[in-house]
Amino acid sequence: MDHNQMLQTVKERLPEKRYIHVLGVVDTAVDLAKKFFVSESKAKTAAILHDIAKFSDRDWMKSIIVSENMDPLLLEYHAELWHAPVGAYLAKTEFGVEDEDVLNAIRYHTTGRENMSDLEKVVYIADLVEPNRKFSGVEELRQLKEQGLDVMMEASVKHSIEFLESKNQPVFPDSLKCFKYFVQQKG
Ligand code: DGI
Ligand code: FE
Ligand code: FE
Ligand code: FE
Repeated sequence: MDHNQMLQTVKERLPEKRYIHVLGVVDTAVDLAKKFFVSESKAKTAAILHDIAKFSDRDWMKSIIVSENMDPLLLEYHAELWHAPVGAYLAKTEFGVEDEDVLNAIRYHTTGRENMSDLEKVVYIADLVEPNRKFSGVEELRQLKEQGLDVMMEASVKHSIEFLESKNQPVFPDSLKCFKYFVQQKG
């Protein structure tokens, strides 16, 4: 399936507001990909499909997590986390995406993880800072673009963790490991 066909399908499946978010993520991901020498085409594919499972039925997602042997810990955390790995599953089974890096970028777009690829970072960051995001601090995150992909990624996952902590929401271990990985990398 080519990018335009994927976009059309996503448009039909998601509410308008979510589709507008997807278009913002596509633009931002392609822009970051250019700047940081990541495949624009892969960034675009992952961005188009990243939230494809956002409105999938929870019981169905639960059954996929079990039957596809995804991380069982997901089921002990907020169901909001499930659309990312289930989205990767749909990208593969329904949209024919084979590229593991693209699938991982979708799979980890909500939590991040240790040792992310540059493509994974691009999609994670684009999801957070695309133009329709309005939270306080988003402009500062956007401006970190000039300081490099890792600086931007570390600040992004830090922001997400602090946001969840401020709301007393449990943070999924992958996000904490992701942040620690950047801190340790700097020594
Ligand atoms: O799907 P989006 O809204 O574009 O963004 P997302 O996939 O990055 O995040 C979806 C939601 O998941 C967001 O409201 C915050 C929440 N979330 C992300 N990480 C965690 C989390 N919720 C909990 N409880 N724990 C997490 O680690
Ligand atoms: Fe998402
Ligand atoms: Fe996100
Ligand atoms: Fe998103």
